[in-house]
Amino acid sequence: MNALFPTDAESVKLYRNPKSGHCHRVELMLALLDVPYETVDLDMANGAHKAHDYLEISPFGQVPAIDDNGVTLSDSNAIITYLADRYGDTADWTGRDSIEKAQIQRWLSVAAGEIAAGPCAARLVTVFGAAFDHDACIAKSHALFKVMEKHLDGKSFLVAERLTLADIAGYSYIAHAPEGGVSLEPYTNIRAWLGNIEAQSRFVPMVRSPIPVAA
Ligand SMILES: N[C@@H](CCC(=O)N[C@@H](CS)C(=O)NCC(=O)O)C(=O)O
Repeated sequence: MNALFPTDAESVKLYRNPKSGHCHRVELMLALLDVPYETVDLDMANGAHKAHDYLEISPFGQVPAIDDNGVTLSDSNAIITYLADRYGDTADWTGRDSIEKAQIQRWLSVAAGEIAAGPCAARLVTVFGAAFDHDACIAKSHALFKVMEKHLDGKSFLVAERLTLADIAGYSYIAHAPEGGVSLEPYTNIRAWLGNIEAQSRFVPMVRSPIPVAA
């Protein structure tokens, strides 16, 4: 157990949908930091994420959210930033100098921007039936992956020679991109990077969904 986690505290509650990459991002962070947690799966099909009590924790009615012994937070990138600072070596995760901090922040923006609009949205179509333009989501994914493939050339991780929040924010939707009909086959460096994250001793996977036949 994480040495900074109070021995008399309750485990962190993670409100989630088990098939959500945003939620997996938070679960991965909790696991890597060895913070005791329990998952609370919301019945989103029946609107549990829009219930009055839940909106107090997550005003946009979205998963993930956490309750850490009375500290409630929503938004995956906000939560992993909190967890890194509260239970980790903050500078290792969020940047040891001005340049690293900026580079990590940039990848958090990519996670909320290009990753959400690309591999995340493509998977929303195939796994959840979202009415998005699937071809456009696939095209955005490949545009992103071309940039990442070049960026990762000769690198083990996105920003430093160690895991940072940049890698945590990027991992889940990229690892599961094939479920959205986006093949990772052409991207050797991206696949090696995913493997480096999966090799971490406390890594936890996200549940797999079927890969569409044409992917
Ligand atoms: N910015 C949020 C986005 C989270 C998000 O999009 N969650 C989706 C599930 S993956 C959700 O709860 N959708 C339900 C809704 O928006 O009503 C984060 O990073 O946590």
